[in-house]
Amino acid sequence: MIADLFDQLPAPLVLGAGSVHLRGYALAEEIALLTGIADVLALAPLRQMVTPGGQPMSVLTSSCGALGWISDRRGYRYSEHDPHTGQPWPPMPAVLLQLATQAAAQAGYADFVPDACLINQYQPGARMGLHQDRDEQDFNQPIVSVSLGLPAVFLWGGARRSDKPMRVPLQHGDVLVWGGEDRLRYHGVLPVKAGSHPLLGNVRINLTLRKAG
Ligand code: MD3
Ligand code: FE
Repeated sequence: MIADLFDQLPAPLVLGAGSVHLRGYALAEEIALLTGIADVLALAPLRQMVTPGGQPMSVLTSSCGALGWISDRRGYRYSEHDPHTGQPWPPMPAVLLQLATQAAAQAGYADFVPDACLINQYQPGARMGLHQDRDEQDFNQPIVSVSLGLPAVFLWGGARRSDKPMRVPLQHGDVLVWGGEDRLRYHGVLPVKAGSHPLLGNVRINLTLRKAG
């Protein structure tokens, strides 16, 4: 029973004033989530974007929801259309929307309704350098992230790039909620180590849900 599964989850770990680590929070819905993501990726395939500086990113990305995050020579931004297909992004799977709203509520952010879900796929060696998320309209809105597949070490920095980041190990099924005064912290992901996850094989997938517009 799903209620029993929730009873076994560890207590939320408070990372900072506005951030919570919900370990295993997505496990009860892992199959529904992965099915939903597979449906999205069939319509909006993973692709390698380039930074405005012209560097290919090591992570493969796609999106679902009303808005998708894109990067190209013209900059970083949200778009209503997938530049790869010219079509609107696929809808956000209901299970994902519900999970994000519930996780945000657990962390103290009532009524979070994301309009963008970025899907990042990390193959072994892929990483994300320290950066801030600044492309959204309202920094008072939290961000919810869901880790699936191979584990990774998340870098959780401070308000300045030079602040020494904390290392947070993330596992399959972990959900993190970031908001309030932590919303503009620098963050990144160390290169993902090769491995084999029973459901996802040799990759990590991160879902980042935002109210972008
Ligand atoms: C902490 N993705 O796509 S999600 C990104 O695992 C991104 O793929 C990472 O950073 C990943 O922009 C981390 C977690 C995350 C997202 C936003 C944050 C952590 C954050 C904003 C402020 C502080
Ligand atoms: Fe980010």
